[in-house]
Amino acid sequence: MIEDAGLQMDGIIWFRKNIEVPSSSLAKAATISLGAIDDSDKVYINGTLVGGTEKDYLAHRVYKIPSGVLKAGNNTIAVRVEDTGGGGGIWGKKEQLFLKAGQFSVSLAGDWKYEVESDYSKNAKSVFEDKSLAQLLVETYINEVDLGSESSSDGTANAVVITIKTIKNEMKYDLTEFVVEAGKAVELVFENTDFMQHNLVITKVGEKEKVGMAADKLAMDPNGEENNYVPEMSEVLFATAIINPEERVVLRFNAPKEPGDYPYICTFPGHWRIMQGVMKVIKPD
Ligand SMILES: [Cu+2]
Repeated sequence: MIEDAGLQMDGIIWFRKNIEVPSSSLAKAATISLGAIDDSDKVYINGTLVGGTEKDYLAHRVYKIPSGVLKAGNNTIAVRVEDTGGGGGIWGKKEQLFLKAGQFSVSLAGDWKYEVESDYSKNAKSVFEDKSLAQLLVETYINEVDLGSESSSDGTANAVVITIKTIKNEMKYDLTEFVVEAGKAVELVFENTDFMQHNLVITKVGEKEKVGMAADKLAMDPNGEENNYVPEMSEVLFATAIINPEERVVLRFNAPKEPGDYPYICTFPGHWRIMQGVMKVIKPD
């Protein structure tokens, strides 16, 4: 989901997605629905502008697609989102994200590629003396992350070290499964190599949805950000803070005593539906 891109800066971001349209639907009246977008958007299909809304973060976007724009087979949807303050992104509910042509309908929820518009980073460069956007983000934000002690203390000398990074532009972890023995000390190194903010939250077995839904609600909670979008509930076992691009955090814990599949998700509102993995806890030999 892309309900909120999580990019904590004001600027322009492009979202892209490819969809397949059957040739039988090409002659039919077609619309694209994207729900609410914060703040302004321009929607292109195969390079043709089909609609846009200026500075209205509540309006539900529904645009007619002129005939001749859709083609049989692969079609590219590109959404240019400009955010001029506060949070930004595509906020629609899953059901509000779709493209329809006659009887044919395809959901637009799920994976989108995204990138910051290059012009924006050029501006940023000129203002901030040739620093890369990544550097800029790092320097602009106060590093509140406790990296912890890098040296192993007694308790963690035998810890299993697991490193998980984020995949750039994909809202995903690079590792979606790892195995640890029950009760074993774990040192989970989480590195944010994407340019959006993310965290990593391990939940009890089977509680991914419950925690994810609670996290989504925190988007509207004035204390949500302060609490790193981690819901206060017993279903949450271990959690890192929300970390900025280029930051890294170490989460130390003992694996649960009970073997099972423990989900981990990013609880930045909207991310958990695609940003997830599983920690498999197995019995020691
Ligand atoms: Cu995330």
